[in-house]
Amino acid sequence: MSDFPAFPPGFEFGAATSAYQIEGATGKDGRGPSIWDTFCLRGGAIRDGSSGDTACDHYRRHREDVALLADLGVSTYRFSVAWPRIQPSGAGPVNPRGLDFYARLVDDLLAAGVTPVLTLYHWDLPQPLEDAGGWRSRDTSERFAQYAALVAARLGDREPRWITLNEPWCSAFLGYGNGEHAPGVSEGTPALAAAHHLLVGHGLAMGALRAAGVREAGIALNLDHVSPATPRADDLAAAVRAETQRNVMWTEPLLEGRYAAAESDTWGELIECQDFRRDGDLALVSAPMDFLGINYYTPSTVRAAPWREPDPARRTAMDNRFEAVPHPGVRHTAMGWPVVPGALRQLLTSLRDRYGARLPPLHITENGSAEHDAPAADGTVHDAERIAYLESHLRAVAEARAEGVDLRGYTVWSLLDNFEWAYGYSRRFGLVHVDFPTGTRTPKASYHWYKAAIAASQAP
Ligand code: IFM
Repeated sequence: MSDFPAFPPGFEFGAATSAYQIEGATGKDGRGPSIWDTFCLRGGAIRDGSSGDTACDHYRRHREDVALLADLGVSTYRFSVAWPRIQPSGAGPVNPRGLDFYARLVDDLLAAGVTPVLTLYHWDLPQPLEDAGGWRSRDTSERFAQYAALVAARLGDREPRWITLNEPWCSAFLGYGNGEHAPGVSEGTPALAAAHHLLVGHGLAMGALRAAGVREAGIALNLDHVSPATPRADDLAAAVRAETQRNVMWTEPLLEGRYAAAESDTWGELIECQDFRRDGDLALVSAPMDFLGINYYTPSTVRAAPWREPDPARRTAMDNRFEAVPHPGVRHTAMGWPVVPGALRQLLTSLRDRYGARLPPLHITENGSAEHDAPAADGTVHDAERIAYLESHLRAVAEARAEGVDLRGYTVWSLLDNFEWAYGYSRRFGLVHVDFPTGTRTPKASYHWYKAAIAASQAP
């Protein structure tokens, strides 16, 4: 660890999870159904036919997981609240047993010296709200702010950092664009309406959090570092469209209070009908944030392509006349994602260059790798690839900081192996191995490495 980059005192090292991926207990203590409970029942939706019904059994075993975090030495733990535990139908009064669980978790974390970072929405929309239109409907944005107010009324005094939405790109485009995620539909303009209503929901929730006295609030975006495959004009234009869909359609309204300039080129006829946008929305969406969370895993290189569906009436919001090209010569994780840590540094410096003083302090709210790791005969898990991934990305973070990026924390995805959405349990991201049939937790070599790295980088 002697050559590990030094981070200043106060730089936060953390680990993250989300509710549906780890909690299990989907029928317990009055929790209502979410879109993921429904989606998992659909034949073929989840590769291994599984669901989050049991997951890591964290709902029962959370004290064990808090002890793992304390031993790891992280200063922050990012988790999410399951909206269907708080409001089983997505509206109406609080379900006290659901909220009690998170109050206990927050208390246990604080007692263990770990700062909780609470995400309000990590994709588990109450199913009754989806039945009423889901994020296509503006009503869901308003319901989201009411839910935020309920959680903040109970936890606002002791929960220091709040994240409204996790990766709204996934909610809008995987949920409503290509159907890989719940609710599993492939739509055009309605998916763009969902994207807008997620942003409006974020803005309304920011207002609810401020009204409850929350001091530190922001959003977590999965931003991409996009490169054109060649310097040809058509590939350059394709890269702008990819950047618009992945990054700029989120960062521009949030940070500049305006819509992305390349919207029309990216979505063509789909964006012509804008009746889901109202006067005043941009002011709401661009309410100042205390930080911007960035989830980064891998970059994209793209080239120009024709519309996959020439008929705009049948086109989905994921059809934007670009296609990804492979990254030869670099290692790929078990997700098939190329490992390019330098792209993280470039993403961070390019955000700083683009937004200047409008960019709030940054936190890496997710970074990590899925690997094919399995316990050896002696029970240990030697995940050398994950260690190399984390180390190289932490170096990229240190380099970006050295170049002047105001980046204050780094969070590993994930504390535990868990339910990896459409991949079920077939992809493991954890620092801690979970034997799903028994729930047994075994810290991997990467856990011990991260523990030592935190200690080393913060040594006087
Ligand atoms: O597991 C997910 C997480 O829920 C959101 N960000 C990406 C992770 C890995 O795919």
